[in-house]
Amino acid sequence: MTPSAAAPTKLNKFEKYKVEKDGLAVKDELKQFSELGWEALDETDLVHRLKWLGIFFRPVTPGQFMLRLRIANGILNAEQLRVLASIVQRYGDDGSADITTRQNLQLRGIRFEDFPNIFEQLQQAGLTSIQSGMDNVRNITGSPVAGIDGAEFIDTIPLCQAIQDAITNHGTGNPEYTNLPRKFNIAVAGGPDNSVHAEINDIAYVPAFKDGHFGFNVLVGGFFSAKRCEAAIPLNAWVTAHQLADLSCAILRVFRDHGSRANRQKSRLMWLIDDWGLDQFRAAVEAEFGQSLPDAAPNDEIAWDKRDHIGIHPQKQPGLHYAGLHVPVGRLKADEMFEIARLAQVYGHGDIRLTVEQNLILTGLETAKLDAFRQEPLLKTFSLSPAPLVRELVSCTGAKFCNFALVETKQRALALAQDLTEELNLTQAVRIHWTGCPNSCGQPQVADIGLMGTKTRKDGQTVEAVDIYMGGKVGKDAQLGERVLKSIPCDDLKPVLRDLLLEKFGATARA
Ligand code: SRM
Ligand code: SF4
Repeated sequence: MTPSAAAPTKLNKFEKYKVEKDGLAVKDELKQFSELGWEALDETDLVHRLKWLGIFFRPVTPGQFMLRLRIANGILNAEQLRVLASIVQRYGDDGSADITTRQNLQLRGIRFEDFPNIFEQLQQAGLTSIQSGMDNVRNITGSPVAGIDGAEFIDTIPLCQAIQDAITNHGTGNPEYTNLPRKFNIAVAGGPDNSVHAEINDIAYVPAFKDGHFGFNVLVGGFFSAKRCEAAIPLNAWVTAHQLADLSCAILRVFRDHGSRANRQKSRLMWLIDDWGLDQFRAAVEAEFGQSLPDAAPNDEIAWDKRDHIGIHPQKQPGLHYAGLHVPVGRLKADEMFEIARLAQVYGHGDIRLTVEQNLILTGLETAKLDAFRQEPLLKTFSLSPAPLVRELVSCTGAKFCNFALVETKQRALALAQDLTEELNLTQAVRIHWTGCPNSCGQPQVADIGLMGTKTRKDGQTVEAVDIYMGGKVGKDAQLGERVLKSIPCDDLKPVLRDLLLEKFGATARA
């Protein structure tokens, strides 16, 4: 069945404009668009369809666009990072890059007329931003220490790449999968620590042995939205590694052809599973996959708490190490990106890995070079041993660039964590996640303490505030946190967080 054969009874407004013109069509129009200038564009092209190319018009900073890449498994090489650094460098103080909660990069400050040239550079560097926004599959996440982790069962890099290549036709754009009813997330876990947050993806593959053979159990339907958040549920299916791309595509076709296109708030995959029941959904996936799926293995291999990869750790290759650098709230400037690329080549194998905690990892560091590496000035900014309250800090974009935001996030998150670090002793890291609105891009539901932006009234005025979530558990037996406090004005937040840290996380007040 083709996307247009989905035959919904009633189309929401986003579906109507997709019928008028497919999102991917703007790929061939970009050069002409850039000559016309963004002010002359049809509004739907500007605000929505350009997202099929990863180009995001930012109403908060009109004229300064954001480019969302897609970096399968979050791995890139030093040369690629230099290309990206040189792009944001053009825009001076307006230019920067953010590591995202999907192990990806977003570049900021870009002038619209530069996109054709930027896309040529990306292509030459083997990078792509295709299908990274709107009703497409987002960045495919995998283990950030794939191929170098002594505890892993499988290297997830080729698996994530194969899924990305199938969905995007090797980064050139694939009309088969660009008209989904909604966004879609896929993750592949390769080790025992669930470093991808499998449970919050529409499809997650988790390592599992069946009858002595290695493969993956399949989870489906995990998602966060303003209206509803669900952890993924078992499909009761087991697949081998070489089947992941084909099964992902089969599930996508079922979603494409049968997912609801009427109410956009009820369009994510879980709503279809609810509607049909798991058995009917599973049968439809098998029919599309072209073969029956074996039942899931009785147990998966997720047995550890989640690691954060910060600091220096041995690789499975004798004599080599990886270094996890903490990037405060994921934001990078051009000169820092150039410097990271240099460090990756001088000390390591030249790879840079990104993590869903918005940090980065350099690989292949020889023992003899570690002392010199530790003296590098950049490590004062991107620490190997950050304080417990900043170590696990995650924050979505927030009000500085995102028009959905109800609060400023990144700067506030960092300032509060630093203030509280001065006031409290902590012996354990606390995972604090900020998200600027109920869309939950900053994943507050997986945090020890999650902070979700809202507005409230204080002294007769509307002020920025947060709802507080607690109880998110990651790694083995992952579970989503729940809202425990509502509408705390941001100005009153510090003492509330301080009390939580003292009462629940073993903090003690500094003398
Ligand atoms: Fe998100 C929309 C940023 C991860 C749920 N998200 C947006 C937009 C595109 C809204 C907009 O047009 O301004 C934000 C762009 C702001 C900007 O300028 O950066 C945005 N989302 C982000 C990022 C950059 C947050 C970050 O700082 O890391 C993450 C980019 C990931 C990537 O590389 O592709 C990001 N977003 C997530 C996640 C987390 C995840 O995937 O693990 C979620 C929750 C998980 C999920 O989707 O199930 C998430 N974003 C949303 C939603 C709610 C989806 C829904 O079904 O309702 C929206 C709104 C929408 O799609 O209508 C949204
Ligand atoms: Fe924007 Fe809300 Fe997502 Fe934060 S959570 S990036 S404020 S849409």
